[in-house]
Amino acid sequence: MIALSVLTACSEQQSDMTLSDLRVNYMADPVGLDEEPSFSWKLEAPGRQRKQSAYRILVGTSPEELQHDRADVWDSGKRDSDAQLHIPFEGDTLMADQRYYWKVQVWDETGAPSPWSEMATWSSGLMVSSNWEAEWIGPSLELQREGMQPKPWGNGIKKNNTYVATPAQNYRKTFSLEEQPVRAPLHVSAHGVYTVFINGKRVGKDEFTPGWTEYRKRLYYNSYDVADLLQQGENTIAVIVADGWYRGMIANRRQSYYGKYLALLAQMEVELPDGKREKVLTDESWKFSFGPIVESDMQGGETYDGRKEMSGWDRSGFEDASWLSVESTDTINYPDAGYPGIPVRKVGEVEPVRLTQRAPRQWVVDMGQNYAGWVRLKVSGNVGDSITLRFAEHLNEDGSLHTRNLRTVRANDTYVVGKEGEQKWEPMFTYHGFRYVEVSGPNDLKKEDIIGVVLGSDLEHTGSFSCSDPLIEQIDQNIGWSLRSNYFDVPTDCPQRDERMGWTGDAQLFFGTAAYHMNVAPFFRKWLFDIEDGQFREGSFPSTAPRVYYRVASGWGDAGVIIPWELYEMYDDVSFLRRHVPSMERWMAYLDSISPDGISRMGSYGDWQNLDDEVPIRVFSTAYWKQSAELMSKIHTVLGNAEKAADYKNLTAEIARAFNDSLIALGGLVEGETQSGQIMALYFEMVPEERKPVVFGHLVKMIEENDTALSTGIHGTRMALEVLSQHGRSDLAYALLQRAEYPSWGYQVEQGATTIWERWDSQKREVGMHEDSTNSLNHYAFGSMGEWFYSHIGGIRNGGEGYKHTLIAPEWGGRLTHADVSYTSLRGTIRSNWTVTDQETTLDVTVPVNTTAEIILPIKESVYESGKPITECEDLRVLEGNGTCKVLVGSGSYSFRWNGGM
Ligand code: RAM
Repeated sequence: MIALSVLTACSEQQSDMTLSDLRVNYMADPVGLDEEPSFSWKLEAPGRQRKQSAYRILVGTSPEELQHDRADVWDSGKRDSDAQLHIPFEGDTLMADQRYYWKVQVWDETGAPSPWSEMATWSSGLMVSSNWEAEWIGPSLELQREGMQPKPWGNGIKKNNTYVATPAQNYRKTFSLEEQPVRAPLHVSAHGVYTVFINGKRVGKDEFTPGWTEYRKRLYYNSYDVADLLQQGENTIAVIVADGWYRGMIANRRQSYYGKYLALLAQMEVELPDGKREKVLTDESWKFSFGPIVESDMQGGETYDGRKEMSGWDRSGFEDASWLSVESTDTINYPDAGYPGIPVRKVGEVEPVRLTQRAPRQWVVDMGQNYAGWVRLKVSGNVGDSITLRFAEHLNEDGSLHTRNLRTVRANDTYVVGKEGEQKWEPMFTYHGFRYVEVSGPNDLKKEDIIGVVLGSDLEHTGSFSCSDPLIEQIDQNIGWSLRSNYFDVPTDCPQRDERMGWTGDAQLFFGTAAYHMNVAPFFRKWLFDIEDGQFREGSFPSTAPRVYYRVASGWGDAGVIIPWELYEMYDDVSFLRRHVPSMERWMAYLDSISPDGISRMGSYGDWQNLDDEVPIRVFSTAYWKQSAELMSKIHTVLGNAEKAADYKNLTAEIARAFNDSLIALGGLVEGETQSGQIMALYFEMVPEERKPVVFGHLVKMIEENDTALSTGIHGTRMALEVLSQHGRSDLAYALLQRAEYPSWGYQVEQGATTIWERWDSQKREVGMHEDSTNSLNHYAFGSMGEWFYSHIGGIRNGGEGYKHTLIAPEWGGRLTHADVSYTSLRGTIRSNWTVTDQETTLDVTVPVNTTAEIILPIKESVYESGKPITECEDLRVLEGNGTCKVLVGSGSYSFRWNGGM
């Protein structure tokens, strides 16, 4: 068998196709995987129309053996297939806590084999709870209570005057190893959030682990291979645990929403070179102490008392005789699974742009950018001096911090100087949404003393956008920053005030935009469980996930159907549908039960934040119900349930009929006569073909009569540009986008916005910040139209099977002379780069290997590709449309040019 394959390899011509970006469940070399693995890769090859015709995957436990193509776990064999995404593992049962190595080879369109890919890995997690041997530990409950200090909340707001400052908890354990280990998987979880150190070095880069879930139902653990941090002889593992979401302030629910006491669980299995294994487990032999983090709350801030530092506490040789013992408990369940996504990490840094001294030893620092995270400080002072940081998104006219829109959040970090000389400090378990920092207390402060640390879920960037209009570019940037600030383990509405909740409505609206910017699959894989965990007994999906808010709503709950579907389309991954379809069924059954006649009775917040142009709730809810019913029909078609698909198709038709009969007047005005009513009716395809022109006509008229501005809330706004383009009025979409007067995105930019605002009128030239405290300056919902930049300006759209087929149909307009847009799908980067001059238009397109594209050009005569008339190009198929032409291409780069420009 082996001899034969060597023979074939020699006789076959090798392909110049190469493989890259090997992923297991969307992640590069994941550690602690409890789910069945599935494999994906990207392909690269010069030239055009390159395709994969077969693949072979090898999985083994020994890298040396795998190097020689020997796989002791799974050999898929050569499979004639062009599939490159989510190939399921089909070997025998996988072992817990094991590292696996894998590689893949493909055959190209001529049947020539590629070289093997680089080797990639994944490590399985503990898989079943019976594999946990460690015990949950914590200081005694009396001691935990002792640490809690009632404190005034400090933002002058009475509502939360019961705030209790809670210190972080430090744990340590010393153990010895006969030899330097070859492998050491460590699994950790906590009630609270934690950070681990081994021999004084930080383990991993994750923040706020194990993330936010409905802890009463689901808790994750995280895994790391820490072999490199261990050594022969004495070793110390040290952990700090703080409140996080578990015990800290969350949303407007105050403290201790999930529980009053923190706890830690850790299990490490060390493998020595001779194959011997040793375990290090949390148990009553661990030691505990409170430390310098005397107060830590995710919303409120962190207080670090440098005088309480315990130098060397996280290393061996530290004198811990005065430390206390811990208690173990069996009242807490073991974690349910390894964390299924990508955690929050430090994802960037920003440098301050301006420093203003406001009083002796007090400065206000402008970071130049609104973001979520904290600042790292370099300071010196006298021992015992307090250096206080306060955070805000905006400055009042007198230069002081504007804190009204933080509502009850204190947003205040304090560092108490513990040593003479220059000190560096940053917090660990809190975060703020801000642009301005007020620093009080140091002797002196220079720009170099402050660095902004940006935090967010560390997802891969997939989009890039530039064009000749700096205003549109800035809006795209602002959207990107609001995305980064709010994809924070869950999709939060805002990062600064006392909400920071996973509002389902905002999340479903913004999904399409976010998915152009970043690979959001691992993020939502985790969050879909949060939605499901929050489902109410009667079937409603929650408005926030994890569920901390009890009102249910159309357009919010529908996220439980819309997001899995959009994930499926974007990434061609049916597992999202399979996994969550039972919960979708419950939601649909509930909607059905309360709406007997095709008109939804579901309540809602409606078209939130509209400008006095409120679409009636029954219009709003019926439109969303129809959308969910239609998606359910598609979902069941994909899942092969023909009967259910047909039932939902009938329901869809019934709702659309009822909507048309009862909610659209004969003249085409949707009940309530609002912009969003017209928009939603069209976007959700409620309107029969023959009625569309009048319904659309009203929309155009409404916009024009409103001084070519929108008055829509977050729902209508997400759909507006798309609807205008679909009906041939991308000129009007451009006009809305390029508008600089109030209300518009451009107006926000004019007012200095660096993120997307919660309201059209968050800040106005004449009156400043809106008087309502519900006024976040970093709220992505109104940026949900950002996908239009990619899908219409660049024109890059999914043509099916997760960009196996791409449609490239740029919409020239808005006086743009240039746009360069790309999206990196799971299969590779698609690029649409166009330039228009007085004389000619050029369009350069890149299409990934193993995919095809359909390119729509606005002209059919005298079009050239790489200098040749397109009709003479062998690599293209040209189909003529009505005044346009459709060019079908395979992979590669293409350069089109035609006469006639602006
Ligand atoms: C606001 C949130 C969110 C919105 C809900 C209805 O307070 O910030 O954006 O979805 O309420």
